[in-house]
Amino acid sequence: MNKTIIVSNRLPLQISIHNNNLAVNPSVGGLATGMKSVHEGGESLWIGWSGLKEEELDAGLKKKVDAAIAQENCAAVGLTGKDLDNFYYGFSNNTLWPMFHYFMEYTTFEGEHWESYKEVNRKFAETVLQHTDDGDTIWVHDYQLLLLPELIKKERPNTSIGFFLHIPFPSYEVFRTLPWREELLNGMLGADLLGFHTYDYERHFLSSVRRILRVDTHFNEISYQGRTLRVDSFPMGIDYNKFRNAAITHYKKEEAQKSDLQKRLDAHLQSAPGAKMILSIDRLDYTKGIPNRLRAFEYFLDKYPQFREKVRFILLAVPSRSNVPQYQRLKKDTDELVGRINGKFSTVSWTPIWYFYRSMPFENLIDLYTSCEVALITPVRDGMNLVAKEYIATRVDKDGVLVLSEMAGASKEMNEALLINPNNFEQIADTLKKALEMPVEEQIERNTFLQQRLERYSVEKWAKEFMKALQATKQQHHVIVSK
Ligand code: ADQ
Repeated sequence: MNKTIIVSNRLPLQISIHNNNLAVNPSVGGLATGMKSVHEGGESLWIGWSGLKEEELDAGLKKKVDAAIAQENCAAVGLTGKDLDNFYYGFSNNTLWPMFHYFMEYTTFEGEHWESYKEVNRKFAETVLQHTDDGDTIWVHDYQLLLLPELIKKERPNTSIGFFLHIPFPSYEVFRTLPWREELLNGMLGADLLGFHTYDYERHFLSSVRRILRVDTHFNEISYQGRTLRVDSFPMGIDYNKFRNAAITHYKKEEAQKSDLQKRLDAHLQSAPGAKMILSIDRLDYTKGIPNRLRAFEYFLDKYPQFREKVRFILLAVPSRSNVPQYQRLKKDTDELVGRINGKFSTVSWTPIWYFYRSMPFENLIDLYTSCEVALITPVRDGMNLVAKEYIATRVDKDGVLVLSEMAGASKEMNEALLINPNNFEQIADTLKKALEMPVEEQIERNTFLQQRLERYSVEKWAKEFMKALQATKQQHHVIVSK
């Protein structure tokens, strides 16, 4: 029987070891949810790194971990601390991540990182090949594994390989600066189907293929080494019902069942009737535009003083890659900006920004989404941005206003949101005012459309559509071969 193999940098599992006892829990992220239909239906295997470094595992423990992982239909690729430094923090997060998000000033070109990236992609290929037979379908995810499709295709030409990029693909003018641009494109072209969040990323990729590899493309097809590949956009959705149902449950809670956070949010609203809350949630990453957002909020309070003491900005920043210098600098800048703005505007009864630097349990995420009248999401670049979609999904009464950066992939499908340029403080300030004053009827009208679309294009649908398109390329390939 043919198998489906999913490959991503990290396995969708949380593994912890205490006194030689092992706990393995499935993680609940968007990708894991979306892939459920693919991973749980029929015979399938998920391949990735377990989150434990090779040097943390002696032979006995490694055996135990592998067995526990196998129980979850997963297989681990072993990575060392050095691999993580050079492949993960190095090439993936210091070269590809900043470059693909147009942060050229943060992009480094280190030969040692590139060698490690190749080496780790080969390690992934070895594990995939051990588990793959002719006729299998393989779905590779994201920028850490751009070389993997070609490495698999060379050894197993009779497999169907799909690749999905979760971050933007940059314009040719940016991508061409990379010393290893040909190798990366050739790596990706090992796939039979290449998926991106938006049509623009797809267009940029095709342009790089034409201009760097001098390979012809015809609409969204590429004829390459005797194969026909398809390139398409598949905007990723969310688990709509999960967020909506959590919000419905949230509203049914008795006082005693509410979280401490919710009690504080309620107390705040009671103490300041008519006051509104603005929310932003992101990983603390320079692509998310957090300093810009804070400066724009400061400008808003300067320009429209009538909103002082009437709005509160809740800034939830989740720690991320905190051993990388740029992220440490961003943390410092964010801390300072919050301190400065709070120092400038606070009164005895009002602090304009509530700043949380931590990860929060799902329940608190729902508390925040449902309690805040406005979501202010202003990345300077973002492949998609799922937070924008989650906020809308939890608005059970269809009220609430989403202010969204046009630099987020999500903006392409969320036209009814108030779209802004994250570098234009004047526009953000005016849009915030508009959001805070928007009549409820208009909010409902806008969110009705947004919710309908989110419900229809859920993350399950996204995964199914991708798999359907991948199967179609396989059949098309069969017809060509048998002709
Ligand atoms: P991310 O950059 O991580 O993803 P995003 O799409 O916003 O960004 O997803 C973040 C996820 O983390 C959301 O599902 C959110 O609910 C969750 N989350 C945020 N804050 C949290 C907190 N405090 N506690 C717990 N969970 C929290 C990358 C790309 C994006 C792309 C996704 C999917 O950078 O552009 O949308 O992959 O392809």
